[in-house]
Amino acid sequence: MADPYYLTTAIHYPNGRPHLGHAYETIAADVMARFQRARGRDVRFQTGTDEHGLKMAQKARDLGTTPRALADEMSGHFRDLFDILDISYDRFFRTSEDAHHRASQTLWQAMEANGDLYLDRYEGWYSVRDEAYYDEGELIDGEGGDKLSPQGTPVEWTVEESWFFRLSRYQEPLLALYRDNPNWVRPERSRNEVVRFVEGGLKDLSISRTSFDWGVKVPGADDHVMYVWVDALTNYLTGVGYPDDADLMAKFWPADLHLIGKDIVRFHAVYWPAFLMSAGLPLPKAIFAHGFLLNRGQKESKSLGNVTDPAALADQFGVDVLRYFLLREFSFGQDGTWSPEAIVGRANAELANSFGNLAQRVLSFIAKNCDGRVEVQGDLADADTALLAKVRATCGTELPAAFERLAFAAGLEAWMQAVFACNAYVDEQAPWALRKTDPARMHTVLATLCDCIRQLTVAIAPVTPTAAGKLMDALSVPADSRDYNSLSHEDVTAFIIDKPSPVFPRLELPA
Ligand code: ME8
Repeated sequence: MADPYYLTTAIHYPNGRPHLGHAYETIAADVMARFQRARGRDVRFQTGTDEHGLKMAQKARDLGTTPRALADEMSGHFRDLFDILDISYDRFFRTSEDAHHRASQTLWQAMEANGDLYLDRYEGWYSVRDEAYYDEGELIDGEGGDKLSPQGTPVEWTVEESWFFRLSRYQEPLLALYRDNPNWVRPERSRNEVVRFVEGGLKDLSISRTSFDWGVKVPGADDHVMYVWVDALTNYLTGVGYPDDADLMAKFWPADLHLIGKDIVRFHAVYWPAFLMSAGLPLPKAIFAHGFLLNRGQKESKSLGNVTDPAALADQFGVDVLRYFLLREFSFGQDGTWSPEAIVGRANAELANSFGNLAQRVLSFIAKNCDGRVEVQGDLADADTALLAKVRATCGTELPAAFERLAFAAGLEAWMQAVFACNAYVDEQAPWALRKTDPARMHTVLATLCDCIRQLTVAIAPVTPTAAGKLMDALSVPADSRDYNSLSHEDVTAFIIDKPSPVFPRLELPA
């Protein structure tokens, strides 16, 4: 039986259309999901929309619609975008589903049964944009003298009756969790942030609201809805059958990875494990917080007029190119700044001129001059075995090890070095010249190159699935030999080339 692997993205607020940050996170998760599938894991990949809370309720009111209608419309845009971006999720989750309400209430009751909930009055600061409570000491002064959250969003003074969760009880267990599992929250920056926050002392957390009703009802207290983060985090459990489907839960919980952005680490690495400990449930195995994308160095915002529609970018440059660029250009975990020039530059230098050109030169030559068939003839020369060893080490060891650590850019850098080595080999061996002088050697050189291209294609397939699929078709690689297990097929010594066509055309910058 394949080893299960459960991975999630954050669920996105459908209070507007998806932006490039949403696309970035979901593409990275999709690459991880495809990579783990290709490694033979039984993957469950969940993404979706986070539909409750004051932010949604206020946005709907501003637009003169209902939160449900807003959620239905915007959630559809997220789903459409993920289809365009080739996101291979197994479950698109919506928190407004009935089963999710029941699951959130079950989790609530488990925390209550553990003596962790009590009714009191909340008086303090709240940011609707972040859907977060803040202490006075965390606030910063805005330009107009207003107080702002540490994320720079407006805060409002809130007073209402509220249920509280005894978060203060979990300070020591949480610190022990971080201490005993140094890689539980990554990268280091996020881990440090969380440890500092918990060491600073934990106050009990307000976990219900009474001033609006768009949310999950608190069991036994119908005038309260749950604080949106309580039900939002529960999506990770509902999606694998909590509380009814014990088999699915047993298979996929605890999750292997929650992939999130750096702004929501506190919710995932402090509140979430505390809720789970309270409810007696196992904790997710790892949390990774990626950085933020900046448009030419600036945060995208409607007022600056620089909001990018990811579907338009995919349309302009190609889905595979966009996916490759986002993972190759930025060190995952760090912030990154992008521009159309950077996408075109990266795509042309690496995908079109290096890898695409290598594949197209070799495959079209074989199609035209060798009746579409090459095979190793005679012994391999040292140059052949050296190249095969390098490509195998890259595709079979270096890139997978980097992807396992979510170091996508490092994995792709290694892959690019292997592509360069193949291009240098083509120049040195000059197979075109061997056609007249030594056809047997020409066959061996071309078959060696085909095997290298095959392996490079298997390795890049999670990132550029469409182009990889076309290349494997052109190389006549059987459908069941396109995963990491087939990388080391020692017996691939002959290739049949079927209608190769360029998979990475050169891009032009739009005028
Ligand atoms: O936070 N660059 O939803 P969300 C990179 N519903 N990532 C970005 C980004 C940017 N410019 N802007 C946002 C929420 N993100 C909650 C999550 S999970 C139980 C609930 C990331 O729509 C952000 O960090 O505001 C988050 O991981 C995801 O997009 C959804 O953000």
